[in-house]
Amino acid sequence: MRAHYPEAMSIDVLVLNGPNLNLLGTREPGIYGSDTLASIEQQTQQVATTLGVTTTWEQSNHEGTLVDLIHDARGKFKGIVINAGAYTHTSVAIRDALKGVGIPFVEVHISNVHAREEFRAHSYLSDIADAIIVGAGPLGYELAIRTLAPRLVDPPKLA
Ligand code: DHK
Repeated sequence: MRAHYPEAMSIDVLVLNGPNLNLLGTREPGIYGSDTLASIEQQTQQVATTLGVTTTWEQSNHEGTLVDLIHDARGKFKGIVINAGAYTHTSVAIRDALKGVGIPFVEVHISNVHAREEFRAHSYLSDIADAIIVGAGPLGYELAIRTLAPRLVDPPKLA
């Protein structure tokens, strides 16, 4: 059921997941919880549908593949939700790709990166992201869609 936007305004959003997120469900459950990426995708898409958003989920453990997926998003997706995993803290290439395509994006982290090792506090993406959601668990993906959707339909005007 589409509660907010008519069918014709369906918004395509790419949800990009980086290294080790394929291990969700078994990976450090005390930090990342016990939901698998597939179940998070299913739960998120259910809510996205009510907002008139269609999500396409990709996961890669390889930096170059993530860069390629960001490039390929041009002309296909109006927005990106990205959890770049550890590349968040290291990748100028992913930052440059996101800047290069100019697609609005929300940065998501399942865990509260600011309450963990110091190296996780720095992100190469945060200052160019439209929004940042950390520490909300798997719900972060839904919150990212909820944040992006209205902005993609009616982008805020710059002063
Ligand atoms: C996921 C990872 O794989 C880590 O490398 C990040 C992020 C945090 C998360 O919380 O979703 O530091």
